[in-house]
Amino acid sequence: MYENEIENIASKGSNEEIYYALLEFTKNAMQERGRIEGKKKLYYISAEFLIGKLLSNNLINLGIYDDVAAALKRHGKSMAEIEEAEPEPSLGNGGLGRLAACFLDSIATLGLAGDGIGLNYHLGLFKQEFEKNLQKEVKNPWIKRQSWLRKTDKSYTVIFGGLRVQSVMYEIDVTGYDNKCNTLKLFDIESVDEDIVQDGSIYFDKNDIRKNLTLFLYPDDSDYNGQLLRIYQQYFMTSNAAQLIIDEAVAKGSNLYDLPDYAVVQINDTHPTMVIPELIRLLLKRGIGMDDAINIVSKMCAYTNHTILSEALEKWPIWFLEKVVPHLIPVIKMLDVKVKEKYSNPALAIIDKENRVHMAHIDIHYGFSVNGVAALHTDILKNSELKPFYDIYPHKFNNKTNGITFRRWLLHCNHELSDFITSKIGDGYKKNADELEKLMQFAGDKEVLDKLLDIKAAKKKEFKEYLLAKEGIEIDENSVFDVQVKRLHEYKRQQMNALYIIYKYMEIKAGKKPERPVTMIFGAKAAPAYTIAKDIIHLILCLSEVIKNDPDVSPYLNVVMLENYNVTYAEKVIPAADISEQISLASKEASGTSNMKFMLNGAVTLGTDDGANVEIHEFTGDDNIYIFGETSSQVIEHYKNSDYSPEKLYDGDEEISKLVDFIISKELFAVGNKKSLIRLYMEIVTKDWFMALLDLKDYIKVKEQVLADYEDREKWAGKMLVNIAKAGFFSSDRTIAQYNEDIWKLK
Ligand code: 26Q
Repeated sequence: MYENEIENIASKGSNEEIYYALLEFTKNAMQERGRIEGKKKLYYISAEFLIGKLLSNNLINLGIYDDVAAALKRHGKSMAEIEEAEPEPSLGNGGLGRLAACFLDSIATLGLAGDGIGLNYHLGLFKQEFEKNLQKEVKNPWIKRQSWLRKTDKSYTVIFGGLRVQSVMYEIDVTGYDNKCNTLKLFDIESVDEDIVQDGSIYFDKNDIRKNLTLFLYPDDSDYNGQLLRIYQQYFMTSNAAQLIIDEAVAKGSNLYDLPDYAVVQINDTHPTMVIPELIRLLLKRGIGMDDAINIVSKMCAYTNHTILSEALEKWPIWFLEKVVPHLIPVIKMLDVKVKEKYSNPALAIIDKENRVHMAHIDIHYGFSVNGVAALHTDILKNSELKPFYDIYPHKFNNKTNGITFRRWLLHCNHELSDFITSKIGDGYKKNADELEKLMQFAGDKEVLDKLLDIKAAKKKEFKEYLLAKEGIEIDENSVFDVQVKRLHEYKRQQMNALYIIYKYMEIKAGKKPERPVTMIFGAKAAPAYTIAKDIIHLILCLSEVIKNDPDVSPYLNVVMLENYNVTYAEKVIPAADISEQISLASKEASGTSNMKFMLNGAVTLGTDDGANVEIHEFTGDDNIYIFGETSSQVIEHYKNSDYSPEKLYDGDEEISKLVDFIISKELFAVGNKKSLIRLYMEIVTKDWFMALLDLKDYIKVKEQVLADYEDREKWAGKMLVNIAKAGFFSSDRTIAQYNEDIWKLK
């Protein structure tokens, strides 16, 4: 249909020129597709949308990827080269933001009317650089003159305490796979000034809201800087959302009393919670009474919880809100009074005794649905973290196990594998992921298993070359690729993986050389103010250096920390992975989603029974996954009884103390920062809040088993096949179908 145009574009000169021509062409093609319409519409409000590069995915969804790739090939170019010219928007921290992006893809693919609503952060999340084995944060401007953003003429006034701003709405089209479009709406203001941030840093004047409102995405929960600015951002996002929702519903004929027939709002974690009091406030302004307004809004809003870490649950001192949004305070106080009139349990209050506003409590009392993101997570919410709420609102609680879009995480990032799957079972699985199960018929088929090994080898080689070109780092494509890529957090226990590296290093030093070299690959950003997380990055980088410079060890062990790990990097490294590290302390990882991406690409999980690993384990069976460590109920007991002592383990077990002591060895001091290494050592020995020492020995034992099993290549390929075949459940198309069935009820 677009043959001539595509041919014309492919014949242009530079990669940049081709990229920008393809960008405009694709934007037009998506516009021509038209919008998904429906009386009722979903508004998925999220502070983060980690969308990644869009060109390939949009072409895949439009069904013209192959045509474009072929035309480029005729002109001696590849899609990969052209994509290099596309900047990656960094509008998210990690899992929660990437989930929102996968969801938008699936919502459009299922033909449901649903838009994303968020903020147009000019500099997104910081870009990570390594200097002297330390993380350095620098700004990361991603918006070029031409981009996927389309400026609209929609604009709202947003009032803060002592300040009013005028918004601008941008849109990015989201095309479904073989379907029409929805949009991602990103709000902004014109006066934001990127120049208030110095080059090479991320520091700026936090007071000048007009200039900084949408400048940055705030790094996650452990960074306590700029909290006030975060509230400005949250209210800006939710006030725009609320005004838009009312506008669109009224335009479609709503009399406001029937608003829930026109709009349903999914609140992605507590960050968009202010949409509830803001909608109520706007309805009051239009003459609707308080009880009616509360009633209407409560029928529209649904909340997703993504964490059980209490420090990550937002509780804002009320004076923060009084300063930023004084006009919401009467509504919030009223909501609190109504709760207190009904329930005397202080655990249920919105405003606690210390005058902090519990955002999640607003969502649970005044929304109609509360969901967790994996079966175990939802159980923990019901039975412990949110138990008092579950006791009074059992009907509101439901589970929606996360999923990932197979368009990006298989078709796009692993053509070799998806083409091979298609050659074996047809392409029905692209629309109905459960069909992957048909692969099980090849469980004993040597030819198929060999081909899976060949594809993995090819993706490893491709990644090796990418890494060499990008970072000048050399890895051995015949080594085992063991990969842990995710935000850095103590509960995810990258430090336990680092202790394994120390173990392996010592073994090799003692003459126990592995049959096959191992490449340990990490990718992780740490929140700038999260000191221990940065110390862990430092440890990994130092280990990498010590090992690289030790000729006894370097032929057998290589440690690589990818710089500025992001969606693009994920798309390269996940298809190349042999082992998927999912080693969080049981009960702490709400779901995890990289675990699903690895599985789909034929990596075998080494993990704890945590988050969605539990469900992966159920699907693969014991033989095709490696589970270690204490269970979530055991861990919850330790916390309850306060009976975990890292000191005891350290003092009582020489094998453990030997490994931990290496953190403060002369070898590491020679390449690292003494203060940082000592701080981390002390943290592990005296606190170890996420119990890395508890599971360490079991982890080492099981990982050694994984490496041994890897050598039976045929058997390993069998495990790969089962993982791929059983991944269908983890398609976000399934997740979204369930959200719609149980919560949104869109036609
Ligand atoms: C909160 C307050 C102030 C500033 C920042 C924040 C903040 C920002 C980001 C709190 C949390 C986040 C991000 C959370 C997140 O990514 N959670 C992950 O969500 C995934 C999708 O459901 C799950 O798979 C992961 O298990 C969960 O950790």
